[in-house]
Amino acid sequence: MIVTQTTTPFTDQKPGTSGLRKKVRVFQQPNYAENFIQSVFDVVEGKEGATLVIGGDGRFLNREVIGKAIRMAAAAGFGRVVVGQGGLLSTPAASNLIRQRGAIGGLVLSASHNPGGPDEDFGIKYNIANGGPAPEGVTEAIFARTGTIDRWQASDAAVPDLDTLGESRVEDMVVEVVDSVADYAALMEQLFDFDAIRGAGLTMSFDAMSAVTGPYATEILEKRLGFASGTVRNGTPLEDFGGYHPDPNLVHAHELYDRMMGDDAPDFGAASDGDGDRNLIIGRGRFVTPSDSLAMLAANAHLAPGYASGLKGIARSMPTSAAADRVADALGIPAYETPTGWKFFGNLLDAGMATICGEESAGTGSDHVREKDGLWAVLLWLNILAATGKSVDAIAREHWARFGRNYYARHDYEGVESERADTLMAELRAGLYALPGRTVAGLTVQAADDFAYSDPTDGSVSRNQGVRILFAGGSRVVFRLSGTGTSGATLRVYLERYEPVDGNLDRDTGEALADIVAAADELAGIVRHTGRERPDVIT
Ligand code: G16
Repeated sequence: MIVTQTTTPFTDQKPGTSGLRKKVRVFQQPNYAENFIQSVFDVVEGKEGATLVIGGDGRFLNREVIGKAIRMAAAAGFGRVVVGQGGLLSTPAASNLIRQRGAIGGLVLSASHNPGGPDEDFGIKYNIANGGPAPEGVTEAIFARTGTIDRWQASDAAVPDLDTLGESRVEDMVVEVVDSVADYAALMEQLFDFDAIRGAGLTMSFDAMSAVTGPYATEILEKRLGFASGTVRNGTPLEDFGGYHPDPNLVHAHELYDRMMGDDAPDFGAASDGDGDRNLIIGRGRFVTPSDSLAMLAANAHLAPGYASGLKGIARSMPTSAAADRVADALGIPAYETPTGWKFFGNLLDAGMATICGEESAGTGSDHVREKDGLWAVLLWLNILAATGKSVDAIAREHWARFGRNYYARHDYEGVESERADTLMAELRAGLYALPGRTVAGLTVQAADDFAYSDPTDGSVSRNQGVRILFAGGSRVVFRLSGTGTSGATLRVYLERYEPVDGNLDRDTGEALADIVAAADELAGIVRHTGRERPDVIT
């Protein structure tokens, strides 16, 4: 039976950079998750009889909210729900399933790299029929609906067993529990030369960070590619990620980093995040920044069967370093600069304008799905190592010798009082017009603006996407507030210095960026506004 429940709006259900992310306690309020899910269903047109994919990263609340979503989907008139076994689907696997099944869309339950557990974070994101995150027009419609909602509907039937593969029904709707890994692994076998990787005799260490990638990495790396058992560490998904942040960066994956810098390091090291869409790449003795990884993957992608015919274009988010632009230039293909948020790549990929996309926030992917894809990046790197017989360090050095090097770092100031962070950004924006020509910490400002993006496929415009200050010589600093945090504001400061091929390509990154760090503080008054002497996280 379909039951109607009256409700009243919550005012804080505006999706951020990547869906609605809040503390678990917020999601546990009566009607909170239901209001948001109903708002999504209310704006989805053509759902009658359509297929919906549902899955999440296995964090605390995952099963509970999947149960709610299934019963509500039955009430909303969907014909079929496809759900990953145990409620698990990595974000790229969910994107793939939406596309393969011709689904109208999907609910991806994740707060990505944010910690999990009763006192930590949860999230719900809606993806559209192309498999990618809903674009701003859709998220705005969902948000508008959350402001007027007065009822939600659900079947009162029991939720089917999510651990057993097969079909069952809730009301008239079919619930199909599928193997979470199979279709995704098959797609990877099409894109990459598994025989060459298997035959290359490489050694590796993969940290799944007790998150959703564990089963995918174990199946693909250990079972199909023959890497030694134990290659995948922390491979069992846990509701609280073992109490750690499932964030593949040098702070939270420092064990992997230490191993890769040690004397007995394997050839290749990698990690992924809570929902499997981010990646960290470290070769023996060589950390590769996400921006460099994008550029190096793009430059060598033709070595993998799925990209042998070349790339159509390369897209990067604005704060990502310009290293990839130089590759696009050399390949004679277009380079696109979008706002932060994978959703902005969807149109470019759908239009066949870009093949590879990437972000400084450890996200890389291609037109094989419409999400960033952690294991995809790992497999493309492995394919390149196998095809060239070179080490990660050699590939990086040769890349810089050909294109020059974009020294790069991001400084995060977390949990800043929102008002203070807003004041910092407002002051910065107000002073932009006066900056060109000024010298700050020995650097001359060439241009300064607040990034606005005009989507070349549909003409939609997104403003206020981050303040960027360009210095003479190709260095720059970018300031923006994170759209994925759940407490206070996170100020992100992105620092970049371009060193041409005849410059010093072997400097320490911190030293290479020191004057830009000083300029950033002088320009934005970071210490003055935040009271912080140094960032909480440097990636
Ligand atoms: C999401 C988005 C990414 C974005 C990242 C950080 O990733 O999909 O496009 O770069 O957040 O965003 P922000 O700087 O606003 O915190 P994920 O992995 O969290 O879904």
